Amino acid sequence: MRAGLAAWLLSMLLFGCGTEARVLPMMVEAGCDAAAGPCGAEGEALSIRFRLGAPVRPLSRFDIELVAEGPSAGRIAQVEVWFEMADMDMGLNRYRLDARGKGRWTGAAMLPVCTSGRSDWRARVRVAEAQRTYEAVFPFRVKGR
Ligand SMILES: [Cu+2]
Repeated sequence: MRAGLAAWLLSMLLFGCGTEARVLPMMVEAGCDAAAGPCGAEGEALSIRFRLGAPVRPLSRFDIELVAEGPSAGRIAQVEVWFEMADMDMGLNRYRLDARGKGRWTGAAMLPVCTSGRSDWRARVRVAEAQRTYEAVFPFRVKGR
């Protein structure tokens, strides 16, 4: 009984509460800027290429493109992208991408101006299939302010 409770607590810690699918972090290639060219990321059964713009400027619409490969690529149910800054609340900038077939997903977004004049953003990409959700965080820089 006690062992069962411990196992339950451990699973809550590892996979989160309730029915939310577990999130698997992906390894993003070093030194990439998703607004300067495609950035790759590798996960358990999925690899993706992610690209923004170009160009990416505040208050100006830009394209988002993700191309998925690997065993999970054909089972993707939803792709969402959050745009955020490290250590700064930039509001909720969340976008859902549309399936274009053959593992390709696209969308468009617009970012606010940073009141601190920073240009270093990051895109938190969540790729969800039935059993699991992959997450990759891609750094990028906007042009101008
Ligand atoms: Cu900011």
